[in-house]
Amino acid sequence: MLNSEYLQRVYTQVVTRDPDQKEFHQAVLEVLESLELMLPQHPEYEELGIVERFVEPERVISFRVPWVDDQGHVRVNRGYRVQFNSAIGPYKGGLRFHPTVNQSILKFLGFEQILKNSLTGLPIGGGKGGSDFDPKGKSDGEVMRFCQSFMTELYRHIGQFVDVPAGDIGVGGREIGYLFGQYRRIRGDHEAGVLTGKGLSYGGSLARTEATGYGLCYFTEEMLRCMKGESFDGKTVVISGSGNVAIFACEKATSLGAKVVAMSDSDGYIHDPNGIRLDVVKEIKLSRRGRIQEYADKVSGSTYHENFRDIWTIPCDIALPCATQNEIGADEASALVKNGVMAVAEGANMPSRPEAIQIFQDAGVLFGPAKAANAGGVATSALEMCQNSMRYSWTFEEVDAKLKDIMTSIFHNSYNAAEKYGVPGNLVAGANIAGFAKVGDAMVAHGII
Ligand code: NDP
Ligand code: 2IT
Repeated sequence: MLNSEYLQRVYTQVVTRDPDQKEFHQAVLEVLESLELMLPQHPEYEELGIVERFVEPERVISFRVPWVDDQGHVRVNRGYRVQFNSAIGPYKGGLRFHPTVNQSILKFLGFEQILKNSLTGLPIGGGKGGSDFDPKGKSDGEVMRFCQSFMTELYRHIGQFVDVPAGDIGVGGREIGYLFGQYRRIRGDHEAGVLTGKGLSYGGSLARTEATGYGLCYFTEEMLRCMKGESFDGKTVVISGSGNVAIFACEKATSLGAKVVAMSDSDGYIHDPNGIRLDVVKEIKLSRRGRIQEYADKVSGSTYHENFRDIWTIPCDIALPCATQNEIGADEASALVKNGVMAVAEGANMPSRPEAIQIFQDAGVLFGPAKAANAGGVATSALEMCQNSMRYSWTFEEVDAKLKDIMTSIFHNSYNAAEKYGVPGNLVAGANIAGFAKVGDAMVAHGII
């Protein structure tokens, strides 16, 4: 229950309009709880209906995606693009291909993306899209035909100044390549800035592949330094997932002196007390799209366990959830706290349920929320757009240095906002407030649209 009658009314309407969209309700409620702290200083939010406009996507597009599998059978998936908020820049956000994709998930992701993108300090609005297509077990040809069909509908809704998709779960370099190829073919021009996460040969940015995981570690390092006088050096780390974000979080945490002892996929997790051999994980996951279980067969001293959620029972100093939403509930959070976790920073979007966040905060565990901690991916996407506009490429070191600066600023902006609004150390509230301030201002400036 929110204390503000205005915000409670907005929340009730969100739930009443779409009663089944549980993930979206969860994301909205957390943000409204933070905005409550800002309302006394911002009467215009209620006067101008800013918050009720903010929780309603500008546009939700849903479309049919027919394609033909390798056996010659016709398959039909559903594609979406949620164009949530363009007050501070073109819609920007990834595409997720996963069988669980539905409007609730894409609306929560698009909603989070608005604030995340604002926190980067770069001029990008919020959006998200995807499909219930499952790339797992599909041939390259099937993935290509699916991507071509998906883009044949999506192309009319996107553009470098309109909406700029990128990757997310199930969408990496291969898929972006096929999507870009089809866009270029339909449009008949080479509009590099229409997608990010592109290959280096056709307009991609150095360090975009690494950016979310590296950025997560830069954020976490700064949080540890400022709030506890600590660092990654010598710490034991558990990372869930073994995809793009998890792999490069593991790489950076290790280079900062930590020992990563566990990673997972949706089947189970591996525990390697000697420290994860990332070359082995990359070979399994990036080169062959294999299963994490194979790691235990290749590296002696490591073990494989079913049920990926049990990864949080492994004792660690720092936990980096990098798989998917709601992977940490009350039980997992309690297990982490009992084992003495010092910091949790979210690489995935909304991996911690609200009750888990409460448990961390009550126990004094440092908590870096997703929209701040994982913003390095989209920030580097915006740097990719910038390079595309300039028709120029920065070196890896140049992009990486900008990424580090951005993550450090995001930490401090969130930290300072929490202090300013009377909840020192609460980076959940701080990130929501710091992210919203700019979007709210722009919405006020643009009038009732
Ligand atoms: P990938 O597809 O590269 O990897 C996803 C990983 O998470 C895989 O190990 C996958 O296991 C696991 N996973 C996915 N869904 C589930 C599920 N329902 N239950 C258990 N495990 C699951 O995706 P990314 O690494 O790109 O994305 C991971 C998270 O990070 C997502 O929450 C995404 O939204 C977020 N994120 C991504 C950014 C990016 O730039 N890519 C930027 C910011 C956030 P399996 O292979 O078995 O499916
Ligand atoms: O959740 C995210 O921030 C992403 N999947 C990255 C989006 C992007 O546009 O780079």
